[in-house]
Amino acid sequence: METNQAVIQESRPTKHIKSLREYIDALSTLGEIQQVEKEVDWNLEIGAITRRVYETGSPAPLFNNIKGHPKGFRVLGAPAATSRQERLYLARVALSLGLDPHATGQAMVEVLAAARTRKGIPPKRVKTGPCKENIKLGDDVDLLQFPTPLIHHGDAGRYFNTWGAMIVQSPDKKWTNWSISRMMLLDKNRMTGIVDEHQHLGMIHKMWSDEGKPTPFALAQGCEPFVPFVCGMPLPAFVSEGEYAGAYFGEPLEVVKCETSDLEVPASAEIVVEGTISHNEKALEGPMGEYAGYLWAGTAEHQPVLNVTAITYRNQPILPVVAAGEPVEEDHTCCGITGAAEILLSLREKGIPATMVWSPVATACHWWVVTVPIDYRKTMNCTKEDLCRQIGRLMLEAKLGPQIPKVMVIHDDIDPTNLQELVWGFATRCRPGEGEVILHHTPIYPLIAFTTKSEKVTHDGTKSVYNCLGPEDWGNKLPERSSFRFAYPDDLQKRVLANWKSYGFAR
Ligand SMILES: Cc1cc2nc3c(=O)[nH]c(=O)nc-3n(C[C@H](O)[C@H](O)[C@H](O)COP(=O)(O)O)c2cc1C
Ligand SMILES: [Mn+2]
Repeated sequence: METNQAVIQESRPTKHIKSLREYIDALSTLGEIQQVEKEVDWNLEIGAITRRVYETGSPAPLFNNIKGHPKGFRVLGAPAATSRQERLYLARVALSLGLDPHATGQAMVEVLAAARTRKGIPPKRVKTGPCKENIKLGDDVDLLQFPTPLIHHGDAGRYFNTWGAMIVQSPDKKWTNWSISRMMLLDKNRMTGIVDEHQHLGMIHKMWSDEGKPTPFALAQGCEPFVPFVCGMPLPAFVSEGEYAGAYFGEPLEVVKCETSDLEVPASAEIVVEGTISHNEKALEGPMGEYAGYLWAGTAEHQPVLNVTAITYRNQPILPVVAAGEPVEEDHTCCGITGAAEILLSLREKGIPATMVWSPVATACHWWVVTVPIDYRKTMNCTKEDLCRQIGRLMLEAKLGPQIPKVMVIHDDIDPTNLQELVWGFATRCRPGEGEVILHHTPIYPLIAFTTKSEKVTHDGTKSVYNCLGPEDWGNKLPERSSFRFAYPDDLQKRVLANWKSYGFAR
Protein backbone atom coordinates (compact mmCIF):
# COMPACT_ATOMS: atom_id res chain seq x y z
CA MET A 1 0.00 0.00 0.00
CA GLU A 2 1.26 3.45 -0.80
CA THR A 3 2.34 5.66 2.05
CA ASN A 4 1.12 9.17 2.60
CA GLN A 5 4.12 11.02 1.22
CA ALA A 6 3.86 14.63 2.28
CA VAL A 7 2.44 16.85 -0.41
CA ILE A 8 3.28 20.50 -0.80
CA GLN A 9 -0.25 21.84 -0.83
CA GLU A 10 0.07 25.59 -0.75
CA SER A 11 2.92 27.85 -1.45
CA ARG A 12 1.15 31.20 -1.09
CA PRO A 13 -1.57 32.56 1.16
CA THR A 14 -4.91 33.12 -0.52
CA LYS A 15 -6.51 35.91 1.51
CA HIS A 16 -4.69 38.69 3.35
CA ILE A 17 -6.82 39.83 6.31
CA LYS A 18 -5.74 43.41 6.90
CA SER A 19 -7.04 44.35 10.34
CA LEU A 20 -7.97 42.82 13.66
CA ARG A 21 -11.58 43.89 13.12
CA GLU A 22 -11.76 42.18 9.72
CA TYR A 23 -10.31 39.09 11.43
CA ILE A 24 -12.95 39.22 14.18
CA ASP A 25 -15.67 39.46 11.51
CA ALA A 26 -14.25 36.44 9.69
CA LEU A 27 -14.11 34.47 12.94
CA SER A 28 -17.68 35.50 13.81
CA THR A 29 -18.91 34.02 10.55
CA LEU A 30 -17.39 30.71 11.60
CA GLY A 31 -18.90 30.86 15.10
CA GLU A 32 -15.44 31.45 16.56
CA ILE A 33 -16.17 34.68 18.45
CA GLN A 34 -18.15 35.01 21.68
CA GLN A 35 -19.29 38.58 22.34
CA VAL A 36 -19.31 39.00 26.14
CA GLU A 37 -21.67 41.82 27.09
CA LYS A 38 -21.82 41.01 30.80
CA GLU A 39 -19.51 43.19 32.89
CA VAL A 40 -16.23 41.41 33.69
CA ASP A 41 -13.36 42.34 35.98
CA TRP A 42 -9.84 42.89 34.63
CA ASN A 43 -8.71 41.54 37.98
CA LEU A 44 -8.40 37.77 37.21
CA GLU A 45 -11.88 37.31 35.73
CA ILE A 46 -10.84 37.98 32.10
CA GLY A 47 -7.85 35.68 32.65
CA ALA A 48 -9.98 32.89 34.14
CA ILE A 49 -12.53 33.04 31.32
CA THR A 50 -9.82 33.07 28.67
CA ARG A 51 -8.05 30.15 30.32
CA ARG A 52 -11.26 28.11 30.31
CA VAL A 53 -11.77 29.02 26.66
CA TYR A 54 -8.43 27.38 25.81
CA GLU A 55 -9.20 24.30 27.81
CA THR A 56 -12.66 23.82 26.25
CA GLY A 57 -11.92 24.97 22.67
CA SER A 58 -14.60 27.66 23.01
CA PRO A 59 -14.91 30.70 20.71
CA ALA A 60 -12.54 33.62 21.34
CA PRO A 61 -14.16 35.95 23.91
CA LEU A 62 -14.52 39.63 22.98
CA PHE A 63 -15.05 41.44 26.28
CA ASN A 64 -17.14 44.53 25.56
CA ASN A 65 -17.85 45.70 29.10
CA ILE A 66 -14.98 45.84 31.54
CA LYS A 67 -15.35 47.04 35.12
CA GLY A 68 -14.00 50.52 35.73
CA HIS A 69 -13.51 51.30 32.02
CA PRO A 70 -15.71 53.15 29.57
CA LYS A 71 -17.67 50.87 27.24
CA GLY A 72 -15.76 50.50 24.01
CA PHE A 73 -12.42 49.74 25.64
CA ARG A 74 -12.33 46.08 24.77
CA VAL A 75 -10.24 42.94 25.24
CA LEU A 76 -10.02 39.96 22.87
CA GLY A 77 -8.99 36.72 24.58
CA ALA A 78 -7.56 33.59 22.93
CA PRO A 79 -6.93 35.30 19.56
CA ALA A 80 -5.22 32.30 17.94
CA ALA A 81 -6.27 29.36 20.08
CA THR A 82 -7.63 26.03 18.88
CA SER A 83 -11.32 25.29 18.42
CA ARG A 84 -13.45 22.35 19.43
CA GLN A 85 -15.51 22.73 16.26
CA GLU A 86 -15.15 19.90 13.83
CA ARG A 87 -12.64 20.68 11.05
CA LEU A 88 -11.96 24.13 12.57
CA TYR A 89 -9.35 23.02 15.12
CA LEU A 90 -6.72 25.37 13.66
CA ALA A 91 -9.07 27.82 11.91
CA ARG A 92 -7.87 30.87 13.89
CA VAL A 93 -4.31 30.12 12.85
CA ALA A 94 -5.30 29.42 9.26
CA LEU A 95 -7.16 32.73 8.87
CA SER A 96 -4.28 34.61 10.50
CA LEU A 97 -1.94 33.07 7.94
CA GLY A 98 -4.26 34.10 5.10
CA LEU A 99 -5.36 30.52 4.38
CA ASP A 100 -8.67 28.72 4.07
CA PRO A 101 -10.07 28.00 7.57
CA HIS A 102 -9.79 24.27 6.89
CA ALA A 103 -6.11 24.43 5.85
CA THR A 104 -4.00 21.59 7.27
CA GLY A 105 -1.03 22.07 9.57
CA GLN A 106 1.10 20.74 6.73
CA ALA A 107 -0.11 23.51 4.40
CA MET A 108 0.63 26.15 7.05
CA VAL A 109 4.19 24.97 7.55
CA GLU A 110 4.85 24.77 3.81
CA VAL A 111 3.46 28.22 3.02
CA LEU A 112 5.49 29.82 5.83
CA ALA A 113 8.65 28.03 4.68
CA ALA A 114 8.07 28.89 1.01
CA ALA A 115 7.96 32.64 1.76
CA ARG A 116 11.39 32.37 3.39
CA THR A 117 12.85 31.52 -0.02
CA ARG A 118 11.46 34.72 -1.59
CA LYS A 119 13.02 38.16 -1.39
CA GLY A 120 11.76 40.38 1.44
CA ILE A 121 9.37 43.24 0.61
CA PRO A 122 9.84 46.21 2.99
CA PRO A 123 6.74 47.75 4.56
CA LYS A 124 5.26 50.78 2.82
CA ARG A 125 4.78 54.01 4.75
CA VAL A 126 1.28 55.50 4.51
CA LYS A 127 0.24 58.91 5.82
CA THR A 128 -2.06 57.79 8.57
CA GLY A 129 -4.10 54.94 9.95
CA PRO A 130 -6.84 54.25 12.47
CA CYS A 131 -4.25 54.03 15.28
CA LYS A 132 -3.91 57.83 15.03
CA GLU A 133 -7.56 58.52 15.94
CA ASN A 134 -6.44 59.41 19.48
CA ILE A 135 -3.00 60.78 20.27
CA LYS A 136 -1.76 61.19 23.87
CA LEU A 137 1.60 62.80 24.52
CA GLY A 138 3.61 63.80 27.59
CA ASP A 139 1.49 64.18 30.74
CA ASP A 140 -1.58 62.87 28.92
CA VAL A 141 0.02 59.43 28.58
CA ASP A 142 -1.91 56.97 30.74
CA LEU A 143 -1.40 53.25 30.29
CA LEU A 144 -3.99 52.65 33.01
CA GLN A 145 -6.78 53.85 30.73
CA PHE A 146 -6.71 50.42 29.04
CA PRO A 147 -8.33 47.42 30.72
CA THR A 148 -5.08 45.49 31.14
CA PRO A 149 -5.88 42.22 32.88
CA LEU A 150 -4.21 40.62 35.85
CA ILE A 151 -4.11 37.33 33.99
CA HIS A 152 -3.12 34.62 36.48
CA HIS A 153 -3.33 34.46 40.26
CA GLY A 154 0.33 34.84 41.24
CA ASP A 155 1.40 37.05 38.33
CA ALA A 156 3.69 39.85 39.46
CA GLY A 157 1.46 42.46 37.88
CA ARG A 158 -0.90 43.36 35.08
CA TYR A 159 0.55 42.30 31.73
CA PHE A 160 -0.26 44.90 29.08
CA ASN A 161 1.61 43.00 26.42
CA THR A 162 1.10 39.35 25.63
CA TRP A 163 0.30 39.45 21.87
CA GLY A 164 1.59 42.80 20.62
CA ALA A 165 4.57 43.60 18.40
CA MET A 166 7.62 45.02 20.21
CA ILE A 167 9.32 47.02 17.47
CA VAL A 168 12.95 48.12 17.71
CA GLN A 169 15.60 49.05 15.18
CA SER A 170 19.38 48.63 15.18
CA PRO A 171 21.23 51.95 15.60
CA ASP A 172 22.41 51.72 11.94
CA LYS A 173 18.69 51.41 10.94
CA LYS A 174 19.42 48.33 8.80
CA TRP A 175 17.46 45.85 10.91
CA THR A 176 13.95 46.42 12.23
CA ASN A 177 12.87 43.65 14.56
CA TRP A 178 9.28 42.80 15.48
CA SER A 179 8.81 40.30 18.29
CA ILE A 180 6.51 39.33 21.15
CA SER A 181 7.85 39.71 24.66
CA ARG A 182 5.71 40.08 27.72
CA MET A 183 5.47 43.57 29.25
CA MET A 184 4.02 44.38 32.66
CA LEU A 185 2.64 47.71 33.85
CA LEU A 186 4.59 49.59 36.51
CA ASP A 187 2.49 52.77 36.53
CA LYS A 188 0.79 55.19 34.14
CA ASN A 189 3.84 55.70 31.94
CA ARG A 190 6.25 52.89 32.75
CA MET A 191 6.44 49.17 32.02
CA THR A 192 9.00 46.41 32.43
CA GLY A 193 9.31 43.09 30.67
CA ILE A 194 11.56 40.40 29.31
CA VAL A 195 14.46 41.80 27.28
CA ASP A 196 16.43 38.59 26.79
CA GLU A 197 19.96 38.85 25.39
CA HIS A 198 19.40 35.70 23.30
CA GLN A 199 16.37 37.24 21.61
CA HIS A 200 16.61 39.96 18.97
CA LEU A 201 14.93 42.52 21.24
CA GLY A 202 17.76 42.03 23.73
CA MET A 203 20.44 41.99 20.99
CA ILE A 204 19.27 45.33 19.63
CA HIS A 205 18.87 46.76 23.14
CA LYS A 206 22.51 45.81 23.76
CA MET A 207 23.62 47.66 20.60
CA TRP A 208 22.01 50.87 21.91
CA SER A 209 23.20 50.32 25.48
CA ASP A 210 26.77 49.87 24.24
CA GLU A 211 26.47 53.40 22.81
CA GLY A 212 25.21 54.58 26.21
CA LYS A 213 21.73 55.27 24.85
CA PRO A 214 18.20 54.03 25.60
CA THR A 215 16.52 51.97 22.86
CA PRO A 216 13.56 53.58 21.09
CA PHE A 217 10.65 51.13 20.94
CA ALA A 218 7.08 50.98 19.74
CA LEU A 219 4.61 48.41 20.97
CA ALA A 220 1.81 47.81 18.46
CA GLN A 221 -1.25 46.03 19.80
CA GLY A 222 -4.11 44.54 17.81
CA CYS A 223 -2.49 44.59 14.38
CA GLU A 224 -3.64 42.53 11.41
CA PRO A 225 -3.58 38.90 12.53
CA PHE A 226 -0.43 37.81 10.66
CA VAL A 227 1.68 40.32 12.61
CA PRO A 228 1.77 38.40 15.92
CA PHE A 229 2.65 35.23 14.00
CA VAL A 230 5.63 36.83 12.33
CA CYS A 231 6.60 38.29 15.72
CA GLY A 232 6.72 34.79 17.21
CA MET A 233 8.60 33.30 14.27
CA PRO A 234 12.26 32.50 14.94
CA LEU A 235 13.68 34.24 11.87
CA PRO A 236 17.46 34.63 11.86
CA ALA A 237 19.16 37.74 13.23
CA PHE A 238 19.30 40.73 10.84
CA VAL A 239 16.16 39.56 9.00
CA SER A 240 13.37 42.11 9.47
CA GLU A 241 10.04 40.47 10.25
CA GLY A 242 8.15 43.22 8.36
CA GLU A 243 10.04 42.41 5.16
CA TYR A 244 9.37 38.71 5.53
CA ALA A 245 5.66 39.51 6.02
CA GLY A 246 5.74 41.43 2.73
CA ALA A 247 7.31 38.47 0.96
CA TYR A 248 4.72 36.21 2.54
CA PHE A 249 1.75 38.12 1.10
CA GLY A 250 3.52 39.31 -2.05
CA GLU A 251 2.65 42.91 -1.09
CA PRO A 252 4.07 45.34 1.46
CA LEU A 253 2.47 45.74 4.87
CA GLU A 254 1.35 49.32 5.51
CA VAL A 255 3.06 51.22 8.31
CA VAL A 256 2.77 54.69 9.83
CA LYS A 257 5.45 56.76 11.54
CA CYS A 258 5.48 57.07 15.31
CA GLU A 259 4.80 60.43 16.98
CA THR A 260 7.92 60.56 19.12
CA SER A 261 10.48 58.53 17.13
CA ASP A 262 11.32 57.49 13.57
CA LEU A 263 10.05 53.97 14.14
CA GLU A 264 7.22 52.73 11.96
CA VAL A 265 4.32 50.59 13.17
CA PRO A 266 1.65 48.60 11.30
CA ALA A 267 -1.04 51.10 10.32
CA SER A 268 -3.67 48.51 11.26
CA ALA A 269 -2.76 48.66 14.98
CA GLU A 270 -5.48 49.25 17.57
CA ILE A 271 -3.11 50.72 20.17
CA VAL A 272 0.49 51.94 19.83
CA VAL A 273 2.72 52.67 22.81
CA GLU A 274 5.92 54.59 22.07
CA GLY A 275 8.93 55.18 24.26
CA THR A 276 12.41 54.05 25.15
CA ILE A 277 13.86 51.01 26.87
CA SER A 278 16.20 52.30 29.52
CA HIS A 279 19.89 51.34 29.43
CA ASN A 280 20.34 51.96 33.15
CA GLU A 281 17.04 51.72 35.07
CA LYS A 282 15.74 48.30 36.03
CA ALA A 283 12.70 46.91 37.83
CA LEU A 284 11.65 43.51 39.12
CA GLU A 285 9.69 41.50 36.58
CA GLY A 286 7.81 38.20 36.95
CA PRO A 287 6.73 35.65 37.75
CA MET A 288 3.91 35.04 35.31
CA GLY A 289 2.11 31.89 34.18
CA GLU A 290 4.21 30.64 31.26
CA TYR A 291 3.92 28.67 28.04
CA ALA A 292 5.23 25.44 29.53
CA GLY A 293 2.11 25.40 31.70
CA TYR A 294 3.58 26.50 35.04
CA LEU A 295 4.05 29.61 37.14
CA TRP A 296 7.30 29.60 39.11
CA ALA A 297 6.29 31.34 42.33
CA GLY A 298 9.03 33.36 43.97
CA THR A 299 11.02 33.94 40.78
CA ALA A 300 11.54 37.52 39.68
CA GLU A 301 14.33 39.10 37.66
CA HIS A 302 15.62 42.59 37.09
CA GLN A 303 14.63 43.79 33.63
CA PRO A 304 14.91 47.19 31.96
CA VAL A 305 12.29 49.86 32.57
CA LEU A 306 10.35 51.07 29.52
CA ASN A 307 9.49 54.79 29.67
CA VAL A 308 6.47 55.75 27.60
CA THR A 309 6.44 58.98 25.60
CA ALA A 310 3.22 58.60 23.58
CA ILE A 311 0.14 56.43 23.20
CA THR A 312 -2.01 56.48 20.10
CA TYR A 313 -5.14 54.40 19.63
CA ARG A 314 -8.15 53.70 17.55
CA ASN A 315 -11.62 54.64 18.83
CA GLN A 316 -13.07 51.73 20.84
CA PRO A 317 -9.66 50.02 20.97
CA ILE A 318 -9.29 46.26 21.29
CA LEU A 319 -6.44 44.83 23.35
CA PRO A 320 -5.67 41.18 22.48
CA VAL A 321 -4.68 39.00 25.43
CA VAL A 322 -3.01 35.62 25.74
CA ALA A 323 -3.43 33.79 29.04
CA ALA A 324 -0.30 31.66 28.81
CA GLY A 325 -0.31 28.23 30.41
CA GLU A 326 -1.36 24.67 29.75
CA PRO A 327 -2.03 23.90 26.09
CA VAL A 328 -3.39 24.99 23.79
CA GLU A 329 -2.66 28.72 23.76
CA GLU A 330 -0.92 31.05 21.33
CA ASP A 331 2.63 30.32 22.45
CA HIS A 332 1.99 26.81 21.17
CA THR A 333 0.14 27.64 17.96
CA CYS A 334 2.24 30.65 17.02
CA CYS A 335 5.74 29.57 18.05
CA GLY A 336 5.08 25.89 17.27
CA ILE A 337 3.87 26.39 13.71
CA THR A 338 6.18 29.22 12.65
CA GLY A 339 9.10 27.45 14.34
CA ALA A 340 8.30 24.23 12.48
CA ALA A 341 8.47 26.11 9.17
CA GLU A 342 11.84 27.59 10.04
CA ILE A 343 13.25 24.21 11.08
CA LEU A 344 11.84 22.46 8.00
CA LEU A 345 13.53 24.97 5.76
CA SER A 346 16.87 24.69 7.54
CA LEU A 347 16.85 20.87 7.52
CA ARG A 348 16.08 20.80 3.80
CA GLU A 349 18.80 23.37 3.10
CA LYS A 350 21.24 21.08 4.86
CA GLY A 351 20.29 18.07 2.77
CA ILE A 352 17.97 16.24 5.18
CA PRO A 353 15.05 14.74 3.21
CA ALA A 354 12.53 16.06 5.78
CA THR A 355 8.92 15.94 4.59
CA MET A 356 7.37 17.73 7.58
CA VAL A 357 8.25 19.33 10.89
CA TRP A 358 5.60 19.86 13.55
CA SER A 359 5.41 20.64 17.24
CA PRO A 360 2.21 19.01 18.48
CA VAL A 361 0.36 21.90 20.08
CA ALA A 362 -0.63 19.77 23.09
CA THR A 363 3.04 19.41 24.09
CA ALA A 364 3.63 23.10 24.87
CA CYS A 365 6.48 23.18 22.32
CA HIS A 366 8.37 20.44 24.22
CA TRP A 367 8.09 17.82 21.41
CA TRP A 368 9.25 18.53 17.88
CA VAL A 369 8.55 15.93 15.20
CA VAL A 370 10.52 15.51 11.98
CA THR A 371 9.15 13.13 9.36
CA VAL A 372 11.32 11.47 6.73
CA PRO A 373 10.45 9.13 3.85
CA ILE A 374 10.61 5.39 4.45
CA ASP A 375 13.23 5.19 1.68
CA TYR A 376 15.30 8.10 3.07
CA ARG A 377 18.42 6.07 2.15
CA LYS A 378 17.87 7.11 -1.47
CA THR A 379 19.31 10.49 -0.53
CA MET A 380 21.20 9.78 2.72
CA ASN A 381 23.00 6.51 3.10
CA CYS A 382 23.24 6.18 6.88
CA THR A 383 21.75 4.19 9.72
CA LYS A 384 18.53 5.28 11.37
CA GLU A 385 20.42 6.23 14.50
CA ASP A 386 22.89 8.35 12.52
CA LEU A 387 20.04 10.08 10.75
CA CYS A 388 18.46 10.93 14.12
CA ARG A 389 21.73 12.24 15.52
CA GLN A 390 22.32 14.43 12.45
CA ILE A 391 18.80 15.83 12.55
CA GLY A 392 19.13 16.58 16.27
CA ARG A 393 22.46 18.36 15.82
CA LEU A 394 21.23 20.42 12.85
CA MET A 395 18.03 21.48 14.61
CA LEU A 396 20.02 22.76 17.53
CA GLU A 397 22.02 25.07 15.26
CA ALA A 398 18.90 27.10 14.38
CA LYS A 399 17.91 30.19 16.38
CA LEU A 400 15.15 28.08 17.87
CA GLY A 401 17.59 25.30 18.88
CA PRO A 402 17.73 26.00 22.63
CA GLN A 403 13.91 25.90 22.74
CA ILE A 404 13.76 22.37 21.29
CA PRO A 405 14.22 19.86 24.11
CA LYS A 406 12.82 16.65 22.56
CA VAL A 407 12.82 15.61 18.94
CA MET A 408 11.03 12.64 17.39
CA VAL A 409 12.13 11.34 14.04
CA ILE A 410 9.44 9.22 12.41
CA HIS A 411 8.45 8.08 8.94
CA ASP A 412 6.05 10.21 6.97
CA ASP A 413 3.26 7.66 6.82
CA ILE A 414 2.47 9.26 10.20
CA ASP A 415 0.66 12.60 10.18
CA PRO A 416 2.33 14.43 13.08
CA THR A 417 -0.59 16.86 13.38
CA ASN A 418 -2.77 13.89 14.37
CA LEU A 419 -1.87 13.36 18.01
CA GLN A 420 -3.45 9.92 18.24
CA GLU A 421 -1.52 8.64 15.24
CA LEU A 422 1.71 10.22 16.47
CA VAL A 423 1.44 8.72 19.94
CA TRP A 424 0.79 5.30 18.40
CA GLY A 425 3.81 5.72 16.13
CA PHE A 426 6.02 6.70 19.06
CA ALA A 427 4.73 3.86 21.21
CA THR A 428 5.21 1.16 18.57
CA ARG A 429 8.38 2.28 16.75
CA CYS A 430 10.73 3.72 19.36
CA ARG A 431 12.84 0.89 20.82
CA PRO A 432 13.70 0.85 24.51
CA GLY A 433 17.42 1.09 25.09
CA GLU A 434 18.41 2.19 21.61
CA GLY A 435 15.63 4.50 20.54
CA GLU A 436 16.82 7.54 22.47
CA VAL A 437 19.78 9.44 21.10
CA ILE A 438 21.08 11.74 23.85
CA LEU A 439 22.79 15.02 23.01
CA HIS A 440 24.73 16.30 26.01
CA HIS A 441 25.96 19.85 26.59
CA THR A 442 23.69 21.64 24.20
CA PRO A 443 22.29 25.14 24.74
CA ILE A 444 18.96 24.98 26.54
CA TYR A 445 16.28 27.62 27.10
CA PRO A 446 15.59 28.21 30.80
CA LEU A 447 11.81 28.32 30.27
CA ILE A 448 11.79 24.61 29.27
CA ALA A 449 9.77 23.15 32.15
CA PHE A 450 12.14 20.42 33.31
CA THR A 451 15.41 22.36 33.37
CA THR A 452 17.23 22.37 36.71
CA LYS A 453 18.11 25.51 38.64
CA SER A 454 21.72 25.23 37.49
CA GLU A 455 20.76 24.65 33.81
CA LYS A 456 18.64 27.81 33.97
CA VAL A 457 21.83 29.72 34.80
CA THR A 458 24.36 27.91 32.59
CA HIS A 459 22.01 27.29 29.62
CA ASP A 460 23.90 24.00 29.25
CA GLY A 461 21.54 21.06 29.00
CA THR A 462 20.68 17.69 27.55
CA LYS A 463 18.36 16.99 24.62
CA SER A 464 16.80 13.75 23.42
CA VAL A 465 16.14 12.62 19.89
CA TYR A 466 13.72 9.70 19.76
CA ASN A 467 14.42 7.30 16.94
CA CYS A 468 10.88 6.28 15.98
CA LEU A 469 11.95 4.68 12.70
CA GLY A 470 11.65 1.11 14.01
CA PRO A 471 14.51 -1.40 14.30
CA GLU A 472 17.20 -1.48 11.60
CA ASP A 473 15.97 -4.92 10.53
CA TRP A 474 12.76 -3.40 9.20
CA GLY A 475 15.10 -2.13 6.47
CA ASN A 476 13.50 0.26 4.00
CA LYS A 477 10.02 -1.08 4.67
CA LEU A 478 7.32 -0.72 7.26
CA PRO A 479 5.05 -3.54 8.33
CA GLU A 480 1.63 -3.02 6.76
CA ARG A 481 -0.50 -0.71 8.83
CA SER A 482 -3.80 -2.17 9.97
CA SER A 483 -5.94 0.90 9.55
CA PHE A 484 -8.79 2.15 7.39
CA ARG A 485 -6.41 4.22 5.30
CA PHE A 486 -3.76 1.55 4.77
CA ALA A 487 -5.45 -1.86 4.94
CA TYR A 488 -8.26 -1.51 2.40
CA PRO A 489 -8.28 -0.97 -1.37
CA ASP A 490 -8.70 2.63 -2.46
CA ASP A 491 -12.00 2.07 -4.25
CA LEU A 492 -13.51 0.42 -1.17
CA GLN A 493 -12.35 3.33 1.02
CA LYS A 494 -14.00 5.77 -1.36
CA ARG A 495 -17.25 3.78 -1.38
CA VAL A 496 -17.37 3.57 2.42
CA LEU A 497 -16.76 7.31 2.76
CA ALA A 498 -19.40 8.13 0.15
CA ASN A 499 -21.93 5.90 1.90
CA TRP A 500 -21.02 6.92 5.44
CA LYS A 501 -24.18 8.84 6.25
CA SER A 502 -26.38 6.32 4.48
CA TYR A 503 -25.08 3.64 6.88
CA GLY A 504 -26.69 5.80 9.57
CA PHE A 505 -23.65 7.56 11.02
CA ALA A 506 -24.17 11.23 11.87
CA ARG A 507 -20.54 12.09 11.05
C1 LIG B 1 2.18 34.68 23.25
C2 LIG B 1 3.68 34.75 23.20
C3 LIG B 1 4.40 35.28 24.25
C4 LIG B 1 5.79 35.32 24.23
N1 LIG B 1 6.46 35.88 25.28
C5 LIG B 1 7.80 35.96 25.23
C6 LIG B 1 8.53 36.58 26.29
O1 LIG B 1 7.95 37.09 27.25
N2 LIG B 1 9.88 36.63 26.22
C7 LIG B 1 10.56 36.11 25.15
O2 LIG B 1 11.77 36.17 25.10
N3 LIG B 1 9.90 35.50 24.13
C8 LIG B 1 8.55 35.42 24.15
N4 LIG B 1 7.87 34.82 23.12
C9 LIG B 1 8.64 34.15 22.06
C10 LIG B 1 9.22 35.10 21.07
O3 LIG B 1 8.23 35.93 20.54
C11 LIG B 1 9.90 34.33 19.94
O4 LIG B 1 10.97 33.59 20.49
C12 LIG B 1 10.40 35.22 18.82
O5 LIG B 1 11.06 34.43 17.85
C13 LIG B 1 11.33 36.29 19.33
O6 LIG B 1 11.60 37.22 18.31
P1 LIG B 1 13.04 37.32 17.65
O7 LIG B 1 13.21 36.02 16.89
O8 LIG B 1 12.95 38.49 16.75
O9 LIG B 1 14.02 37.45 18.76
C14 LIG B 1 6.48 34.80 23.12
C15 LIG B 1 5.76 34.30 22.04
C16 LIG B 1 4.38 34.28 22.06
C17 LIG B 1 3.64 33.74 20.88
MN1 LIG C 1 13.88 38.69 14.80
